[in-house]
This record gives sequence, structure tokens and C-alpha cells, in this order.
Amino acid sequence: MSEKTELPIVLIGGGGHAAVLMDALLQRKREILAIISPDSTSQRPIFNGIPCLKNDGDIRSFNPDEVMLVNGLGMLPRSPHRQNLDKRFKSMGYCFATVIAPGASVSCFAALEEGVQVLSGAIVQAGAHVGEGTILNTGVIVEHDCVVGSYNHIAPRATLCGQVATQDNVYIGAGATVIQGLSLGEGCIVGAGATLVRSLDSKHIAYGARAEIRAI
Ligand code: JB3
Repeated sequence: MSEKTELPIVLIGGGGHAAVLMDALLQRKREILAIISPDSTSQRPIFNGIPCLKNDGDIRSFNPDEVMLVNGLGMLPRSPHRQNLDKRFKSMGYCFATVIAPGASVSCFAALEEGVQVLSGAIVQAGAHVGEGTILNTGVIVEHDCVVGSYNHIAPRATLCGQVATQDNVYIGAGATVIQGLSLGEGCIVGAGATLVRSLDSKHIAYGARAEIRAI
């Protein structure tokens, strides 16, 4: 990575997801200027020595042209908080770095939009496109030609087979499998461990080993 992505980082949030991102950023030798978290970060040694600011407004002490942000809030189903936080900081002129953890594999023929996070062990194959702010968590597989929407969270070890398309704000639980060619509408949820063999209209949930489907 080059150009603006090499600017120092301000990490938003100081919980579990932020700690995983911090680890990836440190391994990438990125400079972390500060964490912004209303809650104390002192219980997580990985944040030791990094200044912790309490309010999101404190970002104004950093020039938007001289830093990049990393959104360290996880995304749970139906929670707009992570996306809203991005919007608020973007409206102030800040940009979000894309994070690819060491040990993740992203094809040179895949495209990642602003703020995508690809965690350790995840694989993104050729022809895939991943929308803004999406989390591909630990060990996820995004197969060839998938089109993943914005602000999705694909939880650890979930698999999207080839040419799956998800719209925005989709949550796919840990270990779930979506077979090839399916589409998932806006706001869908696939429960942990489910195997999805039918496309989902927007705002539907599929859950259980047999992936029963109902409207949300
Ligand atoms: O499942 C996995 C592998 N990870 C989950 C992740 C994706 O989402 C994890 O298990 C959790 O379910 C969740 O992680 P997250 O978001 O790190 O949750 P938690 O450990 O509760 O930390 C939330 C952090 O965000 C805390 O440090 C809060 O203070 C901070 N926070 C919340 N709202 C905020 C705001 N920080 C800022 N700057 N602004 C906010 O509005």
C-alpha cells in the first residue's frame, strides 16, 4: 500500500475489535497516534503507551490531511452505530484506512473500498469486490467474483462461495456458508453455522443448520 494509506493512524474504539486491528496495524509497522474511546482501554495491554482520547470531537486536534482513521467498532446485526460513526468523521473531512492483516490473502485482482478490514487468515479471491466499511473477520473466505456490499460483517470463518452478491448492512455469522451464485438483500442476517442454499430478499434472516428463513 502507498500514498495516503501510509499516514499515521487514529483508532476509533478501544474494545475487542479495536485490539485485533491494533495488532494488525502494529505488525504492519503503522504509526498509531491515538485511540478515541469513551471507555477505559487500560485493561488491554496492547493499547499501553498510546494516548487515549475520550470524545470523538477530540479528533479535531488532528489535521484530516495528516492522519487516517481506522474504525475499531465491531458490527452486530441491525446496529447502524459503526456506519454512523464513519459518516460523522467523513463529514469532518477524515478518511478511513483499509486494513489488511498480515496473514490475510487478498488477490491483486480483487478490489477493496475505503475502510474495509481484512483480518488474519481471511482470503479474498480474484474478481471479488468488497464495499466500504465492511469487516472480513478472521479466517473468512470470499471466493472469486463475489460482490460484497458496504458495512457488511462477515464473521470469523464464514465462507462466501463464488459469485455471491450481498447488498449493504448484511451480517453473516461465524462459520456460515453461502453457496455459489446466491444474492442477499439489504440488512439480511445469516446465523452462525448456517448453510444457505437459497437467495434472501432484503431484511430476511436464515438461521439453524437447515437455514430456515423468515422476515426480520
Ligand atoms: O466476533 C468477533 C470476532 N468480534 C466482535 C466484534 C466484531 O464486535 C466482538 O466480539 C464484539 O462483539 C464486537 O467488538 P467491539 O465493537 O470491539 O466491542 P467492545 O469490546 O464492546 O468495544 C466497543 C468499543 O467501542 C469500546 O471501547 C467503546 O468505548 C467504543 N465505542 C463505542 N461507541 C466508541 C463509541 N468509541 C468511539 N470513539 N465513539 C463511539 O461512539
